[in-house]
Amino acid sequence: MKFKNNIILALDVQEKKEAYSIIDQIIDYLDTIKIGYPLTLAEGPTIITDIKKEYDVQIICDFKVADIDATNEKIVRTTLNRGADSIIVHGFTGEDSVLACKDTAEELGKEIFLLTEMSHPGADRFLKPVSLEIAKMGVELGITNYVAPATKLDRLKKIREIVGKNSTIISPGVGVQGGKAKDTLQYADGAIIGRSIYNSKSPQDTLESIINSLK
Ligand code: BMQ
Repeated sequence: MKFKNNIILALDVQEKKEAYSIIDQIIDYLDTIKIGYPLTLAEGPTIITDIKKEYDVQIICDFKVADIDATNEKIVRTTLNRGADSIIVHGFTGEDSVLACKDTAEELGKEIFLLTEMSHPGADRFLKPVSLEIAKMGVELGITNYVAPATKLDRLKKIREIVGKNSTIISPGVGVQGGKAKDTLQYADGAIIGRSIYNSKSPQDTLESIINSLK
């Protein structure tokens, strides 16, 4: 998966009307939208199908799938059948859980992103000690898409070293959480940006200035 302007919009608004209004303002600049629980739980899972039908975009569903293999399989299948192109899954659950996601996505001709380390400070306690191992497990399992934090560039760099230059990394934490798009894109293929864009007075102007900052 490639991302126009190397930016992915995290669309964590909670109303369809607002979601569409934001997409309308940024659609000339971006081709990939991350939809998570905030919008899906507020509007129902048909929002995934609706956005996919209405706009020419790639949808990454951020459901951070983290269950046993049999349940993961159902979550991934249902999400991808709704129209998502890919789904984010946690890695800490281990090989069987992750493989269930990978196999299901492949069967449907779609993709998973494996979440390694997270961007918020609290992740340092439980996830940081195992996140490089999670990335290594991903490589062993043949996974080529990863999520790693824009707020911890040293960790992002290490994860890039583990997953190799041919893998795709998308990276949240740019903007409100403190990460910078240009720095992040030294190591990542896509910067995930939410609040800085959708809470801005002009999402289009803000996005334009982020894109200009990459030059
Ligand atoms: P924002 O730019 O901080 O508003 O949004 C970041 C987006 O990435 C949100 O949808 C978060 O749920 C998500 N996210 C994150 O911030 N850190 C992570 O480590 C994983 C993640 O998915």
